[in-house]
Amino acid sequence: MSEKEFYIDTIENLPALYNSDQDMRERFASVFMEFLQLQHLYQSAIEVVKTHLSIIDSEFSVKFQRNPIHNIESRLKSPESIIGKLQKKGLPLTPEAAQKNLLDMAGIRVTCCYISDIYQVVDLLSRRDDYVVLKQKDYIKNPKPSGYRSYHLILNVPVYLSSQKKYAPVEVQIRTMAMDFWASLEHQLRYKQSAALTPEISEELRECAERIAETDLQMQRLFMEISDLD
Ligand code: 0O2
Repeated sequence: MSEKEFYIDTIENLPALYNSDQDMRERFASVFMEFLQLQHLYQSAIEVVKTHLSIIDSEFSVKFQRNPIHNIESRLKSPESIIGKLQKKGLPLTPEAAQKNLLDMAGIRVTCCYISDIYQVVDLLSRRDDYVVLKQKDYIKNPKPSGYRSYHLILNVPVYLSSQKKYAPVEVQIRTMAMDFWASLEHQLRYKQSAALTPEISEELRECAERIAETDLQMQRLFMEISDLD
């Protein structure tokens, strides 16, 4: 069975296609196949970066008896969310448009202990000669008006498939546990509300972010003082 026949067979029983002709089924199978292959490629790129990060973390553990990385999470953007974003940007709902315009379909979130760890992870990822840095945004030095802090890197990552090497972009968000605490709760609060947050609530959330940033700096200072004593 060819690849194409396999996908036509897979979609055969979809109720939405009961009354469609062979041409329509073939076109649908081809888009379906492209989306599945795209998802596989992006999931593989996530695995490449996660493995690399785990190796860095365990190396630090062996060399310096500490782990700069507290946690690593990842996600592939859901089809609903991809379609929503393409619609919002006025783009065609095709795998090519998604691949070309959405650089955050594959996402990794790294939480670190200290601010200095974030920059160390950024440096290690950006120095790898087989990754291409497509974009970087330092929302720690330049927080967003909401108070959001994090370092964002978009890396084009090579994936070695059975017959070829392909690149896929992966968005890596790197932040401290404290920054992550704020971002997660703020995100929850914002999406709990169907309407936009009032200016008063937004201002209070920004103030919380400032206080958390001060605590992060204090913890960083304490960490450096204690490390100097060793
Ligand atoms: P999700 O579900 O977290 O992925 P673009 O992504 O191209 O539309 P832009 O401006 O290039 O927009 O991206 P930006 O702002 O650099 O990064 C977007 C992501 O950062 C968001 O993804 C959030 O994860 C996070 N983020 C940015 N600003 C805030 C903020 O004020 N609060 C919180 N909690 N998170 C923020 P998505 O796609 O919105 O959602």
